[in-house]
Amino acid sequence: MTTFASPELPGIRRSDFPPDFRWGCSTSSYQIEGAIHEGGRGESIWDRFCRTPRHIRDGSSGAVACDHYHRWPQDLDLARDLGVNAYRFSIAWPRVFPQGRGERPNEAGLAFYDRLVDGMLERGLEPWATLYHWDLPQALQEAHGGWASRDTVAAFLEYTDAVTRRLGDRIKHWITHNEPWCTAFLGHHEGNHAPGIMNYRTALQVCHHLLLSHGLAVPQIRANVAGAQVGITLSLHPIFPASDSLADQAAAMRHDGSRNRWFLDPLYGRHYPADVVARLGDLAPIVQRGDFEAMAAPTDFLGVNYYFPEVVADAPGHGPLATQVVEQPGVERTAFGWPVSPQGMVDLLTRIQRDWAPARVYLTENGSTYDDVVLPDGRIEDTQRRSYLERHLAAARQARDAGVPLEGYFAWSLLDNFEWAEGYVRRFGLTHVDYTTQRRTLKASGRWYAGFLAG
Ligand code: IFM
Repeated sequence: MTTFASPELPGIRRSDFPPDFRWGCSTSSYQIEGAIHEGGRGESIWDRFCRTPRHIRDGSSGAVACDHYHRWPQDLDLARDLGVNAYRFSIAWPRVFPQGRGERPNEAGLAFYDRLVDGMLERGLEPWATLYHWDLPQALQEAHGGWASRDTVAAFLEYTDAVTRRLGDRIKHWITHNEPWCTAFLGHHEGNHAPGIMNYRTALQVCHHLLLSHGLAVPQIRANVAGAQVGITLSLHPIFPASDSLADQAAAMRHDGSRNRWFLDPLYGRHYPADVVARLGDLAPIVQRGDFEAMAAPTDFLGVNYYFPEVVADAPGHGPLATQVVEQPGVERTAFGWPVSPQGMVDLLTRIQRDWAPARVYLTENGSTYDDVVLPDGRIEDTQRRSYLERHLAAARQARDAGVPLEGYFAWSLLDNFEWAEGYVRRFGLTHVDYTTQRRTLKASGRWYAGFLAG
């Protein structure tokens, strides 16, 4: 059982971290770019998913989003003015290969990212590019079932090759995938993310192809990019049993197996966890000879997206793993209902270090959604997000003090944006976006982060 107690570390300062620590903010293509029909961009699975009634809570889509495709200079100015030294963004595969693959990449799509990356460098922002943040070309979904097929692994490598050849002279930090758990399980088991499939076996096979494509892309990126730093970003959670009972403890172990170990074990050379494989029986993915060796390609860093811990109970009959995440009463939560636990971040990072020992760790996302208050003078008060940020930075320092090689923190997100199935209802930004006027207003949390970074 856990109380989710927070570390008591008031007065966190930038100088508590080393001078070369990466301070950043994160975004992703489909969530901010809009302009889905411009520059020769093809359709993505999210364009299609959003068109189905009831898939998105407010009936919206990323068709316009933050109109970042046109307003990127202003957005990069915002990042620069925050005082961050790194900017994490993702590249939209359908802008580069509108049909998923092809003889030649789409010049207009690559030219957009040329301008964007040059804009970052001009502003002193180190570009951190994610190759896949969920916007698969719809054509690949239709041709052979998207990530459920090994053909998509081959297509991903062609896409990676084209992008890294073009941008690798300026981008040195490459993240292959963002949160493969979400792509696999939200998209192919729960069905509440694109492409909206509900099949556990498919989700596991998708997951296998994602990890395989990551491993095969690592040497390819290194071959194309002098001085490349390559990693993957996982959404990871500290997991606690709902009670001291042996059944709940075993359930927490199984849940940890599917949420955390299923990814970290093969990435760090240990194959899939045997206890979960045994439990899955014939649901387990088809693995070909050489796949595990490829998946374990050595990386330069692990990207961790940390949002919340999970408390798990034994739940016979509840899915193949017979586990259920249970709500703990009285726990502080964001507007999404996610528990707030800076201590969970310390627990998670120290556990990752103990069990897998990545060379370097970057928190590539951490953030919160609250119902922000717009004051009559237009200022945005978001006291809770500011407190969340401050306490998680304190937790980051505590993890470093405990020996975790944590070398960067990227706040999610620079801008309010399209929050997937939640549409525009949930706001995670340090900057408020008025979706009617596209006006950007730095929130109190953003002003606090800027002050913190200014030292
Ligand atoms: O908005 C998402 C992001 O795309 C991936 N990580 C979690 C964020 C908040 O839900």
